[in-house]
Amino acid sequence: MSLTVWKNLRLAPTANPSEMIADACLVVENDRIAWLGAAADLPSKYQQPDKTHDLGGRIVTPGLVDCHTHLVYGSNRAREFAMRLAGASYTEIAQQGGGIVSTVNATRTLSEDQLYEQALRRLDALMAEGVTAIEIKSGYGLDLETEAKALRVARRLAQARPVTISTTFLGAHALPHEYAGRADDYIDLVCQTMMPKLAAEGLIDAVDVFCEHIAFNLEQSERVFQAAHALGLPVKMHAEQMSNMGGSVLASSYRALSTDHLEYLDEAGIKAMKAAGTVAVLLPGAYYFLRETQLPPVDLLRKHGVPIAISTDSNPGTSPCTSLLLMLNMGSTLFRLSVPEVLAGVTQHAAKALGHPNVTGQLAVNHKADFVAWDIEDLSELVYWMGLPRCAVVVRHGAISIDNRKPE
Ligand code: DI6
Ligand code: FE
Repeated sequence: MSLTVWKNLRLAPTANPSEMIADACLVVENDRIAWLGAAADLPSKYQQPDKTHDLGGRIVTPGLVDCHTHLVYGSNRAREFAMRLAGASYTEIAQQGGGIVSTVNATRTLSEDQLYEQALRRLDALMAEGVTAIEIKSGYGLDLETEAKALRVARRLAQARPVTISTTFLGAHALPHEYAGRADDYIDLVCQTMMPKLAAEGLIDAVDVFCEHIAFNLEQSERVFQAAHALGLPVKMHAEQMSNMGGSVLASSYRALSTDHLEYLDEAGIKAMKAAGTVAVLLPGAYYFLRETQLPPVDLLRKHGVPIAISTDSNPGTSPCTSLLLMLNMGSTLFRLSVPEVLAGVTQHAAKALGHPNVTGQLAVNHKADFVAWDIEDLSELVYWMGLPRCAVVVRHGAISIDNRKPE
């Protein structure tokens, strides 16, 4: 057993500015939090720890949680982006072999090591800003072999870096060209072959589906959910991104962890999500990059008390983003979320969206000791700056994973 006391911190256990504890201590026993509170109240049994760290009065928050990413994919779509800027339509680009198909081709072609190297760079960028837990979806393979390759890469990333990675199987992301006109047959493959095999290999923590006119309909989405539930896997959904398909109501009936995007979500969907305890994951990067103008129904989500999470949606087509802090800025500027709301969105609510609200995402006794000490004067700076590095120290499972402090 090892006991560490972190002292001289301004502690925001839930990342909420109104709950800040001045001159706080955090006691870590091995990888978990044993005690936290005002330094003056530190129990005597913790006064002779194995180790003490002084954080110099820095603000400390929970480690950040990025609950929706497509981090593992081949190549990028920068040339396509340039074509769009020059006036080409999405359809024209797709006809020239661009769009999601080009990412699927690149992902199928690259070796596992190459995919790993590309994803690792993006992971490192996210972690450098204080991300200690992240979700990674498959969905750019769309065949058994490549979906397995992508999920193995996600598991390898978790071995290589001090970060908690939750994997999500998104086989139902798009229809691969070899199944053109046969979407139901592809869903059979997803449900009857891919999902059980990948689950048996321990590669799946949750199952996602893209429910949209350009992807899969409600009936197909429900088949994916039924297959997931038969395997005991929790579900989530890319829902109401471009139109209201009623996906959130369906997902809630399967007690989805989250529904994500949600620009076209209506009150019926919100009520269903509230009843099911489903988190609303908002993705300002995709909203911005697609120049979407329909805002997610933030006021209605507030009115019904649905927890809101914020995430990067890091992906090559609609959100080539590796900064969760930038998403805080965009979540507040574009979606009019408050500072406490966006901060809850990348901590407690994001952890709930991953299905482990009692493990990480807030600093509480028995939770994992995942936290960040920041070089800021006020918590609102985490939302305000656009790109300034502010991360001083990151601790994950009780151990320092990043230390940017200047030597004294
Ligand atoms: N919604 C999106 O915005 C991305 N996937 C999804 O389900 C788009 C993915 C891509 O274009 O590569
Ligand atoms: Fe996504």
